[in-house]
Amino acid sequence: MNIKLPSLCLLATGIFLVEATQVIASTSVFSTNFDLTIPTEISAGTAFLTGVEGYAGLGPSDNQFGDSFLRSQTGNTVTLTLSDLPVHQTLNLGFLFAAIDSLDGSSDGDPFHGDYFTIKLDGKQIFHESFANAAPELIQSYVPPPGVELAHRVDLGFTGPGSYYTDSAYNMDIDPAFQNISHIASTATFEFVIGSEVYQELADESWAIDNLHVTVSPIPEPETYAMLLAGLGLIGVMGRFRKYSDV
Ligand SMILES: [Ca+2]
Ligand SMILES: [Ca+2]
Ligand SMILES: [Ca+2]
Repeated sequence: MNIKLPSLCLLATGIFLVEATQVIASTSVFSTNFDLTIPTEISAGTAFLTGVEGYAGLGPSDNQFGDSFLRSQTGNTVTLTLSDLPVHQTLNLGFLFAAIDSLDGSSDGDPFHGDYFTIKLDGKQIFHESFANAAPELIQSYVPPPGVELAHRVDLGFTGPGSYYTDSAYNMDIDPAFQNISHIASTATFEFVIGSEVYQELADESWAIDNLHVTVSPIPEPETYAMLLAGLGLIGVMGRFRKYSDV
């Protein structure tokens, strides 16, 4: 058998690159589209599955509101608990968010206002922003990064299209607030709630999430980067070797 040195180098390079890529790749640890059931990992409180109404089809082609989502009244906490996570150093959370009907935005002294969407990871707050669909003078603290906003203050159904009952939609998958969150524990608990001083009934204001998913990723060790660079360097050397050997 006549195996040339360049072939062996190429094989070694391939192994290096495959191993390095596997170390960097993220792993899906939870995903649901809420179309059939509420997964056992979720404690929903009074939240329930219901049709997405006018939200259907909003979002990029691979991540759209569809069929049903998990809808909650304000004041109710939805909890996602994950366990037996693989070894990781960062975590990514993704979901579509529906701000439904007359959410009242930031606190301004009116007890019905102060509708802040708060998300905690293992008890620590990772997101806290108000959302406003009702009167235009109300203040929404959340400023969506480019591409996140799918609809703003339009009629997407539920209580009604009246001036106080407009709706908004956001693709939180691409908000950097939810990407590369430092996390190493083998369990993770997410809490989602919209709170205010006085909670209003479901027919007045509510929220929903669809396509909820979590991935975890290791941070590449320095030796992984070295492995990648070594592999890429070998490819360069191989290219030159072939060039000269072809002459
Ligand atoms: Ca769905
Ligand atoms: Ca509405
Ligand atoms: Ca309110």
